[in-house]
Amino acid sequence: RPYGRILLTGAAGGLGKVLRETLRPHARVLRLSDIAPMAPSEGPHEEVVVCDLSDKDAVDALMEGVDAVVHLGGISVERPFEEIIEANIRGTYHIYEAARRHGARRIVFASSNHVIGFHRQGVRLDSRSPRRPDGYYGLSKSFGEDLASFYHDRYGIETVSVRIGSSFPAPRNRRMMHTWLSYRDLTDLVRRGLFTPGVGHTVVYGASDNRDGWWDNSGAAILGYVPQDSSEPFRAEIERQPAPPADDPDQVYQGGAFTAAGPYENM
Ligand code: NAI
Ligand code: 15L
Repeated sequence: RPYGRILLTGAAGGLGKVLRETLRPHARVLRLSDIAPMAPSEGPHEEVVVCDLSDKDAVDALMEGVDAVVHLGGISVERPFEEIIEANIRGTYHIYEAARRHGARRIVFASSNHVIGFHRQGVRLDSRSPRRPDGYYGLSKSFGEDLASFYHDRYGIETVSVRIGSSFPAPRNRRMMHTWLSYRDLTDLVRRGLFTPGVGHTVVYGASDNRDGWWDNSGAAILGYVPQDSSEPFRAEIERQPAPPADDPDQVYQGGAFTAAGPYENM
């Protein structure tokens, strides 16, 4: 049964635009929000609200009448801490506080592989493996997962934290052959994250059925998630790219180039 109203944050972004279309059957009303401009509402099933996640009162108002949240909004790449703290750390806290105050019971949180990015490639991880954030961005996603855990234990709000690998129309390089998540599998995972009962706080990896994947996603069994796509059809095209040196961070660490960003002391 669809939700009455789902709030989708980050609706102007790459994944937000995809889920704006594919979540449509799952809520009578989709409230779409971003700090950036979005395409206007296409009818009574859509509400479009510009909102800065770092503004606590604005996020509180945004949550009025919301039953469930798909939280994609925030900075999606490595940036200086001062930027990350506003959008991702304060922003995600504001979402959880507003959910508590307004009675929203379920959140799907767009976490990231950069929570475990400093593990070396080829090391097999599951959702209980130690986190090794690869920057301030990864730290903010790690904080988001802990916030989800705390708000479940303290207030009973349930979250599925999806550690998304690389979700684009196609993998872009050799690393993404291991980390790719198709839009179809993303949509299926988010839908299961919204509707599966009794998830408490569950951490899963957001990856398609890629050959030589690094992540044991048995933690996703509770969701019944079985990826339908794989990066394999893109292999020939990707392997035509010149091979980077063996010590390139994109070849060494699961988080790839994010591990080599910064320092930002002169910002
Ligand atoms: P994106 O950068 O295209 O979208 C993020 C959206 O958040 C943007 O439209 C941006 O305007 C908005 N935003 C940034 N700061 C904001 C603020 N202060 N207040 C309100 N909105 C703000 O990123 P994408 O690829 O669509 O990713 C969506 C989510 O999934 C992000 O949280 C990202 O960290 C996460 N993710 C994405 C992956 C991918 O491969 N696409 C991989 C891992 C995680
Ligand atoms: C992420 O967390 C980013 O949001 C996305 O833009 C990609 O860089 C992805 O990780 C990745 O690791 O490929």
